[in-house]
Amino acid sequence: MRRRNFLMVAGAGLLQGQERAKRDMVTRAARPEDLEMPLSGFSDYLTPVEHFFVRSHVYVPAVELSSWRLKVEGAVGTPLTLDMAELLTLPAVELDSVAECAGNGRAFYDPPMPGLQWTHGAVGNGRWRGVRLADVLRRAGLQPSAREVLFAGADVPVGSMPDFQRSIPMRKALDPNTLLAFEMNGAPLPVKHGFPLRVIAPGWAGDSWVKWLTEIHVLDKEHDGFWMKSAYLHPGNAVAPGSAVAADQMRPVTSLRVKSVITSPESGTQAVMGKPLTIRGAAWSGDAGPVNSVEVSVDGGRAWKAAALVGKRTQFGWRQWELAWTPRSVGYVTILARARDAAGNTQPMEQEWNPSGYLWNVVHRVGLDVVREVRSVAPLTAPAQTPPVISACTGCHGEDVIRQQRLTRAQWDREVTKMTGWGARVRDEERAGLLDFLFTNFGPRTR
Ligand code: HEC
Ligand SMILES: Nc1nc2c(c(=O)[nH]1)N[C@H]1C(S)=C(S)[C@@H](COP(=O)(O)O)O[C@H]1N2
Ligand SMILES: [Mo]
Repeated sequence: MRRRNFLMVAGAGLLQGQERAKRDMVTRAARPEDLEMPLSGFSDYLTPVEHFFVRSHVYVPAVELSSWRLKVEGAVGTPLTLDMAELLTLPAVELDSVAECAGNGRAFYDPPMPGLQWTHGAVGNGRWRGVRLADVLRRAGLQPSAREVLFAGADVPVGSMPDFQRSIPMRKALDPNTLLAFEMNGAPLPVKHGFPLRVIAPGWAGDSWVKWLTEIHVLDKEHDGFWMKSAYLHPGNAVAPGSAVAADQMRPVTSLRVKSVITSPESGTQAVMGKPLTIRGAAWSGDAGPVNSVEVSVDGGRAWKAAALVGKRTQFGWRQWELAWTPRSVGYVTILARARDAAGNTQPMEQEWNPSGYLWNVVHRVGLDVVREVRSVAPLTAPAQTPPVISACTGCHGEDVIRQQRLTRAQWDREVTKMTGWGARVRDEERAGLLDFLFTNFGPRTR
């Protein structure tokens, strides 16, 4: 989009009305809104706005482009106040980059910790267009004491919660890939994603990607507000699961880690012996990227085969991958995928526990039942996010006894035999459907 067009589309307020509605998202929090992308979202190379995850600590501010200004202050030669037209006179740069919340995958840590229980989908791959932060800083002129760059957005904290403000070191601020973006996927930045301007810190976790940007302060040291010194901290190495680590023993989260997600087949589904299928997924890394290879195992990690990387290699975008596979025998199969990045980093097999559950990148595993022929899996109820368990199972105890189990199909088969032995009435023609339901909804824990 050219400069004039941007100002017209964004400024006329047409934008809000035309914004794409979110679709099929998992609501982790309704107010303020935190939305997770479903697994199917990984099948797009560029994540459409309607599938792009949303993470907002507070309510989305309404920003008028006509009164919006970007202030640049602190350790600079000339403090600046720029409107959008002035900002757009700087050279525009476009790049693809994954944005991932540091807490993506928190739900998998054991023991669990408080926080949004994201699984795989607090991540998306966007095409960002903006100006270089370095160009803006150069225009203001950095003083010799300049070390860190602090960002503040137009969002207003709720109650006495500290304002969301984050700083990044000068090395990252001057990186030519660090942008102040006004477009996402070829259109003005959507309101939920930071309209009219946000930070793009490719390779770094989402907490540095400040939205609704209004102020830049150049500092002589790391910002000492709550969001730098008490939140988004990582001990740098794994600690004993469940242990407490003092804040001064931790450092701010920066780079993402190499990671891969299996998007198809999905855990808890069936595959037919002898019938070819394609295992697919997406992989990305952080500063040490891009991804160089993805290996897949269909036997729980004994043997590994290279998957084909699909599409273009970009520095910060994710890479989709696929591997054809024909299951040769009946049984329960664990599929694993592990990525390796350009610096040779690969993923751990076991969790590396840290107190806030950040940067989960354990090798993803998917459990699959290989059968001789697929029985039609008749849903017992209309598809809902957590369908109720059949009434034959809730006479003696509550559903929670069932819901907390994570069992294989064989274990569920034994369990139902045990229960019918105790008096549960399950008709013969109901049994296969019930087992499908139990396995699909309360199957083995997979990551
Ligand atoms: C006639 C009563 C009854 C019915 C009906 C019943 N259960 Fe149970 N269930 C029990 C009892 C008793 C226990 C054991 C409680 C305990 O150990 O504290 C139990 C325990 C369980 C457990 C916990 C693991 C275990 O074995 O101790 C699971 C899982 C379970 N039931 C599943 C089911 C399912 C699935 C159904 C429907 C097919 C079902 N139950 C129907 C009586 C019943
Ligand atoms: N101003 C502001 N910027 C913010 C946040 C926020 O709450 N306020 N959340 C951050 C976090 S933690 C993440 S993961 C990303 C999420 O970006 P998205 O909602 O566009 O996916 O925005 C970041 N920028
Ligand atoms: Mo985040």
